[in-house]
Amino acid sequence: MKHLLLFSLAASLCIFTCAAINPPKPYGPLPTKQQLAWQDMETNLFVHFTVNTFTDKEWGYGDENPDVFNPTALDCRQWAKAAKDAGFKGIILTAKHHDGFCLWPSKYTEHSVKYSKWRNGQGDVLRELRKACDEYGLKMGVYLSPWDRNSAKYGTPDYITYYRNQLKELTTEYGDIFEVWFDGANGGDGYYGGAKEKRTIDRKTYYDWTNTRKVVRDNQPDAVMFGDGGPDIRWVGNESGMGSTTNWCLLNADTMYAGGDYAKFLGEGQEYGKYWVPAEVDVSIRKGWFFHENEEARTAENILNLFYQSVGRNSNLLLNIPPNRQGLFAENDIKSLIGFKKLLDQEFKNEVKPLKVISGFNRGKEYAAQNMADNNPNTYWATKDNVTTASAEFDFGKTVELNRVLIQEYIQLGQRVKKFKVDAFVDGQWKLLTDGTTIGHKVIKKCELTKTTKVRLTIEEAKACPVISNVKFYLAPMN
Ligand code: FUL
Repeated sequence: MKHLLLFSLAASLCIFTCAAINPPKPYGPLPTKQQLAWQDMETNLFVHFTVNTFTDKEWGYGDENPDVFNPTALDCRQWAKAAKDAGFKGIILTAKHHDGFCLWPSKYTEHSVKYSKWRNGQGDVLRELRKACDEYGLKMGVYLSPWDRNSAKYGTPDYITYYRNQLKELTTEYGDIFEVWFDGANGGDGYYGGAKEKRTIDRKTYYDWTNTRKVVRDNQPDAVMFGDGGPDIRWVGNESGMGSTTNWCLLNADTMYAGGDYAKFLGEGQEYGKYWVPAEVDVSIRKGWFFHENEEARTAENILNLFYQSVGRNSNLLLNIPPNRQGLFAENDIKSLIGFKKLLDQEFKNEVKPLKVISGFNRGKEYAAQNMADNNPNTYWATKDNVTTASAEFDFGKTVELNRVLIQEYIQLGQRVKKFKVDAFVDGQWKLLTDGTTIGHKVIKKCELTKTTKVRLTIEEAKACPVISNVKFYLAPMN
């Protein structure tokens, strides 16, 4: 009896309160937990390393003698340390580039480290990177070029078996893989086991991607796959480090194929795309993807700019650092990386915190505007279901100076915001600080150095009630 009473009391309490605290329903396509984890990583390193490093090329023809690959002092720990010190979360290595040379001793080819003089054929770059990533607490990813200019089988159905076998090796023998990178460059002239000819494939059908991707899904369910049009992560459509200011994480990925001409969609995503496919900005610290002695590394300031153009625009940054012929990151590259980290820390060192955040548009007290300033990524400000235009005021309680605004949507419930603006209260009136279109995982806006007592965020247009998890203001150094 006592239990029954307690139960009905609890049930009626729930009916009473649940009505008030219903969270907004998810809207549109949603990220998987793997995609969410990936979006949280924000910055990763790319490592392009193979025979090209030694032949001074960008694309090897596929006829390189395996002995060409001979790093004199390979040290993946040096790469991992640099990545860690610079705040990057993972490293993706070109296990096989278009030339077909494998950096691991694949059972399925003689075109690999196993057949080179390097460490008497006993070396395995993947294995070393695995160890180094584990030591430094980094995640590891692999790039396996679908195009293979060495393989005699390329262009025939046999090659697909070969490719899947290699994918299986990489996804079963090297521990947890967080990202598998499928490059879009496909088919053309090459060595092809001595045929030395041009081979073209049907980009839409040749790789039978549904079944090829299955190898990764089966063996590494937590990995995300990158490809021009997804399936999990999309290319941003350029290699110059430029994320798009309007950037939906949505894409009609099923209608796209690697190497197709979709630059605009890849950059901006598609507002009504059917799938969640966030963008990755891949860019090299040097002109080429592979190491060439005469190319200069970007400066720390330049990399900071890449950060704003990628992470600041709802994308991840994948920054390539090519090891040299010793098998090491060059000193200048490391200097720029570490310099970048210092600048980044400076940028976000001086947070200007509001005393209180208020809004007349709260969905209920669980979804109050104050949630945007509580440093908890799991709480958010939300409005009632039919309210898609709303504002909130961040009151600093005194005059502050700021020049950066960071905003995050709670993307677990979908990407919603189409247009927003941020005003500052200056000399008795609201003055526009910055504005934009989409938000997504994160946008960071630079704005004029402004003295103000309060700032107002206005969601001007949204596809459904806005759900904002985080808003921060900073005073970054003025250079
Ligand atoms: C391109 C490739 O052709 C380049 O060599 C490089 O690997 C880059 C990341 O992707 O499509």
